[in-house]
Amino acid sequence: MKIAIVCYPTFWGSGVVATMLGTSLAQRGHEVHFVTYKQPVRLELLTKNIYFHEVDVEEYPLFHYQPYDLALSSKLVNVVQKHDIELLHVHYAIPHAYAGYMAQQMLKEHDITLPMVTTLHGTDITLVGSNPIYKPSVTFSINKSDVVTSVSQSLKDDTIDIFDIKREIDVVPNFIDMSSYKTEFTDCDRSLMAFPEERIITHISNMRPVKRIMDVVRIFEKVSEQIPSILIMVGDGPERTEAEKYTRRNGLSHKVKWVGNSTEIDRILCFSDLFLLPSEKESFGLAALEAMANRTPVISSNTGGLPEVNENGISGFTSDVGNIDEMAQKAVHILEEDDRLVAFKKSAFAKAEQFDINLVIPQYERLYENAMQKS
Ligand code: GMT
Repeated sequence: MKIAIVCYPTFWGSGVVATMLGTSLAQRGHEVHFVTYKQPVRLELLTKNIYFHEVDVEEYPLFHYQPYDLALSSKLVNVVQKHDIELLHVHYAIPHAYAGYMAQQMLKEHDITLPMVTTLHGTDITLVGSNPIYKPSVTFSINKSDVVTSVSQSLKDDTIDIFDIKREIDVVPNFIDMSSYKTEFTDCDRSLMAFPEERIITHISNMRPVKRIMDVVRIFEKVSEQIPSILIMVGDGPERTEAEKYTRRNGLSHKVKWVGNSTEIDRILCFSDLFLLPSEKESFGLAALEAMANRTPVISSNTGGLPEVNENGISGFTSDVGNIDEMAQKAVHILEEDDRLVAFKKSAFAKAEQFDINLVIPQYERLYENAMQKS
């Protein structure tokens, strides 16, 4: 199949999922064309069957906001015509599903019809899409998609609650290539970060308010009062400054390492003993899954799709949003005894195997085939 994938080229979430999906489809013999404004962070361009088309947006002084959705839909029309694309798969409804629908309509003028699959990732529904400013356009784009998927059952339920949805939503969970994690990393050197007696706790996110970065730091503060430990904070975002200030004021600076955005997530997670994700909202929690694949148990909130990924008492623990005392207590429970930690590491890894890429990609392929038959 010749597939065009539209996504955000980010370090996080939907951009990473779209990149892993495209790469895997290319390995399975499909021709995959990424269409976005920058090369996706994790995309290796020198790969068979992978192509990248950059969407240019011309700066023009008349425009207060540059019309990215117009540029994207025009680019899609060109790419589809030039490369005989058979299917569009857009990740994140805003504005990708909207631009994809417009491209479909323009292509009809040239007697080209092709189906569009829209994957909902979370913030496009729960945080941004539900805002009245965007809601009618998001509802329209979802209803006009030929196939709609969501990354968790919880996100499907939210979408149905929030929008007036007139079509079926298929749940296709996020995934991970477990073959990369079957053997332990040989360069997994924890001495780079911590003393031998210390436990390593990690958090990874884009540090937006929804991630509750202050909860991460406070949970760590409580744990470190009982267990010698350090905290590695990976990522960057608006909440970082306040949290860094808190660690300085409270004598935690030497125990908290801020490493910024990183392309070495697996190298950090492989020596981590615990992952913290106390988010306010999370449709899935891909970072938690990446931690589990690296044999790192997870302490998370029980919001959204997180309980579908982090099984309470098995791969870690889930608590109510904001219950930092309970999260700290559960963290200590996992970390205080070596044998218990090893058991949690094993069961976190076993839980991650349920999301192996080989179980999930065929689900997308089946949906693609059905969509093409119908169109
Ligand atoms: O929240 C993020 O880290 C980024 C965000 C995005 O929109 O890309 O992630 C969303 O999609 C991810 C991939 O499907 C999910 O794992 C995240 O849970 C989801 N974020 C939220 O729902 C807040």
